[in-house]
Amino acid sequence: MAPKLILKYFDKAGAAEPIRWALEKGSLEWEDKRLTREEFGALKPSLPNGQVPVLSIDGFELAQSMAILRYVGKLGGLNPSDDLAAAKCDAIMDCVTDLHINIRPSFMEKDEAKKMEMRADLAANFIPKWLSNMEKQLSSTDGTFFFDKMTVADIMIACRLHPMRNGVLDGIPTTIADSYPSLCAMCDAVVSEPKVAAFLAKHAK
Ligand SMILES: N[C@@H](CCC(=O)N[C@@H](CS)C(=O)NCC(=O)O)C(=O)O
Repeated sequence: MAPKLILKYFDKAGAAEPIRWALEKGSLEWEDKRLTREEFGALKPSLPNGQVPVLSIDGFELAQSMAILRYVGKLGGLNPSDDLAAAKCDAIMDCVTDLHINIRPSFMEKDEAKKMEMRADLAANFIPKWLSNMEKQLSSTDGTFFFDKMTVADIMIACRLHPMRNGVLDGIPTTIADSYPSLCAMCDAVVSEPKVAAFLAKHAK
């Protein structure tokens, strides 16, 4: 019997969004539990690391977004089955973590002018290098995706690139990925996949 899955996170994209897309793409039954700050405060002491996202699996609370994404990918058939391809998939996912580590300080910056300086630096340096590395790896594969079909790696990248291309990151030009055609095609393929597209439409704010 399929496990009962409840994903607990805040009512925002953040670390839960690739997991949500993977749950949808994998056609899994799941509950999208979006916590208020008050609900999170009440739950925090009972969480494995006092943080979210957490995936409740038949009552067991699995923490750490990457572990959750890999687990959900496995349930939904979104992880490569070959060991080497799975390792390559992990490497791509770690690249997305690197992107997040580099962008995160600008999210935390309260001083608007300083934040825009950080974003300008990211747009001129780290992000183009990152995009170029991703494009190089993606365009060496046979099709749109990093592997022979959509995996959690594609989902994770699209989940970060799509908002960037739609102006969610102030100070990062929406055209920043335009000169990376394979990457843009992959991102478009993920967000237009019917189940992902339906989820995005439902949660468009
Ligand atoms: N390494 C963890 C990080 C989790 C994390 O930083 N969660 C944040 C939200 S994105 C959180 O729960 N913050 C509230 C808190 O720490 O009290 C993961 O990838 O799941």
